[in-house]
Amino acid sequence: MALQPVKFYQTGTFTVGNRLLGENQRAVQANMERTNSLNSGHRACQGCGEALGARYAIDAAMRATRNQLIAANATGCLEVFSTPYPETSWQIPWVHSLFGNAAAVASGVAAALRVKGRHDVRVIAQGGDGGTTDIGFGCLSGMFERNDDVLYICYDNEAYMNTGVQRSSATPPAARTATTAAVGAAPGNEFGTGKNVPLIAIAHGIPYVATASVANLRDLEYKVTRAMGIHGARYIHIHVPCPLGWGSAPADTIKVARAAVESGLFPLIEAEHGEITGRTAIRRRVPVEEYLKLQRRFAHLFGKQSDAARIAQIQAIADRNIRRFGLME
Ligand SMILES: Cc1ncc(C[n+]2csc(CCOP(=O)(O)OP(=O)(O)O)c2C)c(N)n1
Ligand code: SF4
Repeated sequence: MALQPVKFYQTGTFTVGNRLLGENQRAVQANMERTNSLNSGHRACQGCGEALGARYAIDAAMRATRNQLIAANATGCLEVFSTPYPETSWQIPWVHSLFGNAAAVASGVAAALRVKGRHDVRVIAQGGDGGTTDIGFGCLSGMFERNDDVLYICYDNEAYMNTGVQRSSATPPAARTATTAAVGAAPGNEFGTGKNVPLIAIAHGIPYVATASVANLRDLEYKVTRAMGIHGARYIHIHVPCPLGWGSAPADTIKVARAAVESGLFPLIEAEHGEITGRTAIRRRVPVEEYLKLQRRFAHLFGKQSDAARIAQIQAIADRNIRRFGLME
């Protein structure tokens, strides 16, 4: 599927078919033949961005592989809400790895398929940011460095949500979590450090890296489809708001995700073999406050007196992303 930029918004509701678009421009979800890979009956919270992102990503991967797909899934919300024993919401071959080894399990599955000559069957690994950027990071880096034939998808909700909202190395500065309390002189998570796994993946020189967001599901489908058309190690990092952990309204999931993209805090980019090859320009730039104010995890920045200095530091991060990736060009 080539990316067809949609010029006008009034093309019919995305999920029911973009009916005013031509057949070849419509989304995977618009096709009645879609897999429904993550089916009804799962127990994600209302408005869960991770459930939405996974559904769109895996349906797109299934279409791209003509339904010849196996997924390894790290422990985390996505695994827990979709597979309470003895039930499952997955309509695909799916294996639960440990919290930290989804990339290694997927590499093993890919190696076994290669030995058996099953070149038609493709492999995905998926997990949350904790399973990816923290405990699973070594396995992931090994998968990249060996160029194993796996697409790894990280659903980044910026903390360990499954176990009660503890910080991860993807938690943003100033965010309140169960382990970064909003107290003291510098409330919330640390400023200045952190771990940008998309950039680290690019540094491995692997065939394909992309960031995506549930704010732009068409772009997400395109990137997954593109990744499945390539062999070797691939990585997609999807920003998925978590109403429970972020303290946002379930109905605002897309609004929150969009504000992250449009403020520059979550840049949408693509890279091939170590070079940045694509970026999605910001359509209507918004100040970071528009993103932060929608979430109670940042409420301490907007008390009786707003914390202008720390908001300015967050704005500086967004501005740097915009400069670095040319998001306003
Ligand atoms: C070795 C090990 N340590 C801790 C846990 C407990 N545990 C399970 S899921 C999880 C956090 C998952 O966070 P993340 O990967 O960010 O996914 P999310 O739930 O946020 O989607 C933790 C700490 C575990 N299963 N295994
Ligand atoms: S805690 Fe967050 S990531 Fe987990 S199911 Fe609820 S909304 Fe989704």
